[in-house]
Amino acid sequence: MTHWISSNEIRSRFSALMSDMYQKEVPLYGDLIDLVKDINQQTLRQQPALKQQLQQTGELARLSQERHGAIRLGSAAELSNMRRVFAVMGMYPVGYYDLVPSGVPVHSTAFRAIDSDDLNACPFRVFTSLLRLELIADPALREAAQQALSKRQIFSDRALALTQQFEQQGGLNQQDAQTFVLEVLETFRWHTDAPVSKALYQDLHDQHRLIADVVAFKGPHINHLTPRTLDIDAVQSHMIRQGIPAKAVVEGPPRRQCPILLRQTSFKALEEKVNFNDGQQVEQGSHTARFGEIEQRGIALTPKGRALYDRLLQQARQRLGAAPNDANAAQYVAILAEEFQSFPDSYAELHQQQLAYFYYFMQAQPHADHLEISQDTDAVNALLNAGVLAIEPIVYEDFLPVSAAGIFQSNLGEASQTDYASASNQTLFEQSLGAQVLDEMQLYQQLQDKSLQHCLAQLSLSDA
Ligand code: OOG
Ligand code: NI
Repeated sequence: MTHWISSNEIRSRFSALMSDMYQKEVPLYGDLIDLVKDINQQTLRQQPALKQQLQQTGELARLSQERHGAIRLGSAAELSNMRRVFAVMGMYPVGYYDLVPSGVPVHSTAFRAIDSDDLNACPFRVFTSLLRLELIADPALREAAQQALSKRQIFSDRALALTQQFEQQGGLNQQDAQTFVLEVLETFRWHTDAPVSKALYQDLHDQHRLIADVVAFKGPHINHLTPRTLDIDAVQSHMIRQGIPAKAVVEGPPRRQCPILLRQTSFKALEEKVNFNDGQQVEQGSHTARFGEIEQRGIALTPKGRALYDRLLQQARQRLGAAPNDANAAQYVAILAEEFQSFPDSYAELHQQQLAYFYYFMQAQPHADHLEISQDTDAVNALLNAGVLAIEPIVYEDFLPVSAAGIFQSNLGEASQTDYASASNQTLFEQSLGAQVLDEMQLYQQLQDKSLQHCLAQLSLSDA
């Protein structure tokens, strides 16, 4: 019988290869990994409770290999093939992010594993954006962009053939899996040669640097790879001391006792040499798109918690009266901290007010005594209060649209913010993708429910 390599194994191999490749392409990324590793070790030494929490949820072991990447695609065909390729690695599209309201002409999803065991085996995720060419105002330029995109094939024939083989037979053997990861890696590689004229690149660039970044190149080069830190402020201040040009403002919620969602900061983009070659003449130039980023992840919020987050963030930005930037950074941090004072900052309160998602665990003594064993909120709270059950935060595995727009803008230049008159279009995105995106809230709810059911079943057994 043929032995299939698990999707977790294929994803792990691919994630490791990608990290090796990006370290060679962007040496700053290697420095970042070392720094993040040091700070993580230090944080775990200083915060034994955090270490215990991460051990309990299974995140501790995955931390050193945890990273996300980002790519930008040019057409529906590219996006739907990308979905098929990621499925081989056990990565599925979760969430819809519309960046158009923030002035970036893309909409996006994140490909990632879904079950907690799979996430803990390898949490590699890729923020994947689709360029909305229909938003290019100039019809001639739009046509030229479409033509350039229609000529490119971002996957090798072998990568597509192996993807189809996986779909038909339900797996890949050892040798095919190895060929697959190496072939797919090529899609994400940086190419110094761009198959368009320098003039077309410049025209696209003048419309929006992002459009040039997608349309003028052979494929969707990975534009950053982001390690996960346990203390983003510590990493940020180290980087600034080392002279690395960090973005002034950490995106997302402020620093808290109980981290929520996602905090991110990025480092200015790299200028890289490019040979423009449209088949007629070769011209030298340069392009800046690739950058460094770090992230700190906190607890996933329920729809109620998320609504509160969105409201407080919006209030902070309104009070600032401008987009956060280098000049108003200190003021923004102060306002943000003030606004978020109304966001409860203990796990007990977050749980009690149903603002966040939690895993339930059995405490050492599985005796419910005279307590009711039921998933009813009051019953569960009584079991928690009696120390029969315990909770641990479910980590947020996804992204944030306002933060993502801030990350895009910091490496595309602030000037690249445009007002597009266009509605959010999840249906259009899903048509391009060839599938529906999964609802991240439902996934967290399922993880929470499953852990509670598991505890209640054990309690019923020991009670009987
Ligand atoms: C993606 C930016 C979004 C994040 O971490 O929010 C992102 C891009 O620049 O292509 O990676
Ligand atoms: Ni990112």
